[in-house]
Amino acid sequence: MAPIPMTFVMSGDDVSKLPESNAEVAIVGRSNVGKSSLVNALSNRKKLAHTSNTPGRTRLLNLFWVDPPKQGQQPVGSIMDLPGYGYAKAPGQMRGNWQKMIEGYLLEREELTMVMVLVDGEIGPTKLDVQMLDWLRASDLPHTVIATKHDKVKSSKREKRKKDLAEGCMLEKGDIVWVSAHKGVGIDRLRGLIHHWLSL
Ligand SMILES: Nc1nc2c(ncn2[C@@H]2O[C@H](COP(=O)(O)OP(=O)(O)OP(=O)(O)O)[C@@H](O)[C@H]2O)c(=O)[nH]1
Ligand SMILES: [Mg+2]
Repeated sequence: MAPIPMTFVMSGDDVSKLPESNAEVAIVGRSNVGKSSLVNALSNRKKLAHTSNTPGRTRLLNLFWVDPPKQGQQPVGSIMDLPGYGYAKAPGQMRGNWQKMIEGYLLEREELTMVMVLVDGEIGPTKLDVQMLDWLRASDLPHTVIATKHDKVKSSKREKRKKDLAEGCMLEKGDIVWVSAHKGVGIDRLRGLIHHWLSL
């Protein structure tokens, strides 16, 4: 499947400042899980979203248009790269602000059609991931778990890890989409799902 053509729109700290969209897919997950790397893999661009070894790189709501097939037409939808949660080194007040910003976005963004919850495939769901999933379920928000860094799990351990990760998320193995932004594993399949979620 072809890369998803995307253009950076803006960074903002408040959902009310975002432009309207037809439909939006958001990417949430712990700091350093690979959200921005996934945006780059989906669009096949190396530096569209800023990635870093330092957790907490993304500090604002970063909005990307999914470009229309022809220039001059309206964007077909949008993708939101959110700041990561659980960044231990962020000062307390900043952490609180991030949480407010992320929750406010998820609850108020009417265009939202799917929340992709990224879970680190190498380390499995953390307490905060499980909290996020519980919160999404309680808030009745549509969501899909994406396990990242498939390339970091040894092939001999993959089957067990897939089973354990799904269980940790209280899901079935087949519910989880495994990807590697670095090696391209699962990226095509995810592009197809995003097309579907944006009803392209
Ligand atoms: N091996 C491997 N490393 C990855 C993969 N995806 C991301 N990484 C690495 O994980 C680190 C964090 O990636 P980012 O994409 O910046 O993570 P993020 O979730 O956007 O992080 P924040 O913006 O801090 O919330 C970087 O060093 C990436 O190179 C992957 O598929 N495989
Ligand atoms: Mg990021």
